[in-house]
Amino acid sequence: MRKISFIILFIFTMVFLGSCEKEKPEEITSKKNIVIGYSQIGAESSWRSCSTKSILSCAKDAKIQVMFDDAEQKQDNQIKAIRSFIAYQVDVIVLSPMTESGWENVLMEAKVANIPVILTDRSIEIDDTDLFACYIGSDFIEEGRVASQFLLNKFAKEKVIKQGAKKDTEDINIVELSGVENSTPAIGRSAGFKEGIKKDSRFKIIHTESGKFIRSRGKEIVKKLLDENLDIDVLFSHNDAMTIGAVEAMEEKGIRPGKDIVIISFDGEQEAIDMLMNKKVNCVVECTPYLGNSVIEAVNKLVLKEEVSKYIYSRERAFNEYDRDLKTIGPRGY
Ligand code: GYE
Repeated sequence: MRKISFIILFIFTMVFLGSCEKEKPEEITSKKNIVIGYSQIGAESSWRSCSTKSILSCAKDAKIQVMFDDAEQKQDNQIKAIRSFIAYQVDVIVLSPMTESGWENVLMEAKVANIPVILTDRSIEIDDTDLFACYIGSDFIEEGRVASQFLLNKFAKEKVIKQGAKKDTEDINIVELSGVENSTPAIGRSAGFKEGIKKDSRFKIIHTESGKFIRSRGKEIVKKLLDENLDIDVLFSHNDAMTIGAVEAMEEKGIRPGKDIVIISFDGEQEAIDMLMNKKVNCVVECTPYLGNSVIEAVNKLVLKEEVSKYIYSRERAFNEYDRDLKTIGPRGY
């Protein structure tokens, strides 16, 4: 059935409804009718649904046709989709890779067919970086560093002494709720965060578990840990969807999220920003899903055989409980 839907989902992008786009439509830089193949991971979070919309709506604005495939969280499906795009001889392949490894063969096939591949949102680990034209997305290591800075500040010794909740020598127990194993955001957020918290020996990651970026998994894991009476000071959650699940689990246990347990999250979904304003979450590091404009710009350049930068990183912010202007954050659209 999935294969059939893949063919049916040959979206001449007109079909696509609505837009979460805040970007200006891209100008069409090519006279040729461009067709792209877009392999998306799935729809596990509002973030991802918005990223899909962003690319489809920008393609539509640029009158670019899209063959779209939703891989339902399976790398095998992504590989099959890419092979179909190659068979169809699309102009450019846009790939959001589920995990970092296992792409050599299929990308070599794209290269042989002379079809450039844009990686977007997540990246890959590969020896021959000529197998992809560019990466467009976030700098996840930097996101992790930003999260660690918040924590270093939040638990600065002066503050800990003042609050009297802990001794300034006591360990600060962190639970890491991680995303999909071997995916760029999970690897990068974790690495940047760990690098940052090294500056203070009180920080201890006492448990790491993958909730695969899924809300219900986040809830289940945190519920289980609370049932085991694990002493958690900080929840370091790799995305908002899992955070929202975790907050539910805490509240069901009578634990005050944001107070009894400090919570750090990533993405910047509306629901997480609302929780930050309601003091249930302490820090949200933005990760923008609005990648459509940059992707379509790169598509046009590649079709025209113009040069594109190899790594195009999004500009992002972070929001935390100390910000005075949280009320001025505009609607997120995801
Ligand atoms: O943080 C998460 C999503 O790859 C950056 O995947 C993306 C992550 C995002 O499901 O919510």
